[in-house]
Amino acid sequence: MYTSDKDSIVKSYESAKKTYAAFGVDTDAALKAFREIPVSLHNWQGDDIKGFEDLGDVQSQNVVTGNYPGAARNGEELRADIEKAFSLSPCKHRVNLHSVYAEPQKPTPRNEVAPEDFRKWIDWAKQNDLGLDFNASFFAHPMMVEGFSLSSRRKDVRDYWIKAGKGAREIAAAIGKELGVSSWNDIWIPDGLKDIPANRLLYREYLKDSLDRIFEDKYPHEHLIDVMEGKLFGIGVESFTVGSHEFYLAYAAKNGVGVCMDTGHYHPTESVVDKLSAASLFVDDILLHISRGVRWDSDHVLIQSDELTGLMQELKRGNLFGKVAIGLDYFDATINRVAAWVIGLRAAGKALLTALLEPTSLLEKAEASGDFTSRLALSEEFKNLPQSAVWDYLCVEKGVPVSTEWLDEVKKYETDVLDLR
Ligand code: RNT
Ligand code: ZN
Repeated sequence: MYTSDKDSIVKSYESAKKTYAAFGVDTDAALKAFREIPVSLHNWQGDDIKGFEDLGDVQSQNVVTGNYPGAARNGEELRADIEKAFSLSPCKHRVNLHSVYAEPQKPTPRNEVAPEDFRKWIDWAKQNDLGLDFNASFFAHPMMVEGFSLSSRRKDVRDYWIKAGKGAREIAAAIGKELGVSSWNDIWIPDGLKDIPANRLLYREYLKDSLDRIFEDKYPHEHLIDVMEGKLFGIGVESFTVGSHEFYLAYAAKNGVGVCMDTGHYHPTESVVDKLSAASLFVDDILLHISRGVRWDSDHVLIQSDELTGLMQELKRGNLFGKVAIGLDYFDATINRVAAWVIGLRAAGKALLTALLEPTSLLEKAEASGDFTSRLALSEEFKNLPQSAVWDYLCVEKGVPVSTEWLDEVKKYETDVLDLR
């Protein structure tokens, strides 16, 4: 198996640095920027979004397939698995949590969990210098009546979930305050109908009213950033999704809230790459859920692709870092779950670094002068600049595996830890 040779990596980096300098790119500056841009890892890949509640057999509105052994069964295991994944990625990390991962002293209803029920996550985040993001889990619960939450026809159902939504914001704000870095709280609900509704407007009015109540409580932006995640359709709700993109974008622009764009949530010929510049002119906070849909919102593990690179380039070209936060969202239970995290983190990291190294000003210059031939020709050549030499150097500097050695470590972790579960 491959093992990296530090000296040759440093030499290759020095040579890559010269190549990039010839195109006007400062590789050291790109590396510095990389180290400061966080990627938020979704904790739910570690246990197939099961969480720690004991609700018996409830239907989930998230479709996770596979039964690879070794899923985390509690907070200790999940945190250990995430630490393992982080040790194999050179990114700056945050962690994205769901309310089903509360660890209360005694069993507590989903909509009554409080900041202290996340004490172990918060202390762990502090020790590991991680920011934390949050979500109320509007799924897999007896109060999801016929798959509806905030837009249910039943007032008691809406009230139950409004309380969960308010609680999640309180938790996220407390986390952001304690960690000293804002926590992004995302609202995604699966509410919708399999067949053609008789009254679309009614559900959307209910959702609007529920959101109005959830957002009544005010928190400082340096503690809490609110976003809402729309979706085109889901399995079982093919005809109608209450929380559509238009709904949330309009709500966001009017009420000063942010949106979350999940790359799996649009029609397959649409791309989030093109949506960021549009939305960012009217919405201050945008969270990305980077996912890989295969034919539908299948949440496959993130891999390197034109779409992923395009997303990161869009952030760089528009200088959208800070306004647009990077988060991952996928789940695959057919492969080693820690490996799934590492594959996605490294793919995101490589795409981010490639974007930061892009000689953007040359492309922009060609475009501004109407020389579209050069714009296309240059962008093709730039795909083959020595970004992997910079990546290798970054990994050496961060003390994480440069290449396939990371897989050996995951295999060892599987034998030593996961297989014993
Ligand atoms: C579902 C949304 C949502 C979830 C998580 C678990 O389609 O993408 O973000 O994946 O909340
Ligand atoms: Zn998502």
